[in-house]
Amino acid sequence: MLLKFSPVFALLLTLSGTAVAAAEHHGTSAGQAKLASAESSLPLIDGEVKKVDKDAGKLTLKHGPITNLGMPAMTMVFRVKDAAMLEQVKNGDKIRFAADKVGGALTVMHLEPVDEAGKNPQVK
Ligand SMILES: [Cu+2]
Repeated sequence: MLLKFSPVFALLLTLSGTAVAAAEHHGTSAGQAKLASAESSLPLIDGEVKKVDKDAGKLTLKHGPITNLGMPAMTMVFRVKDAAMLEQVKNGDKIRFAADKVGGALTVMHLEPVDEAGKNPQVK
């Protein structure tokens, strides 16, 4: 009985083991691809709002080093991905943002305020 069953059992074990490994591998690479393509994978940069130009859809920011663009700290003008972002900030606001090159223009892809207590984990 046992002898008759073992080859089948062994085969089942092998098959299920392979299936599990394949599923895990697939899940991992799919997750990484998603992360890599999502804008949330861009590093968050510390910035301070210097000027909000709603007419031009531009934002002047004093920013820290932008590692994904190889840019040192400076004050410069950015475009914004969504004009609604300009409604979220005013001069002097401390923010965290993600920037990327879109059609050759440096663009703020993501923006979030930093409270006065300095809850920004990148600041400490
Ligand atoms: Cu810059």
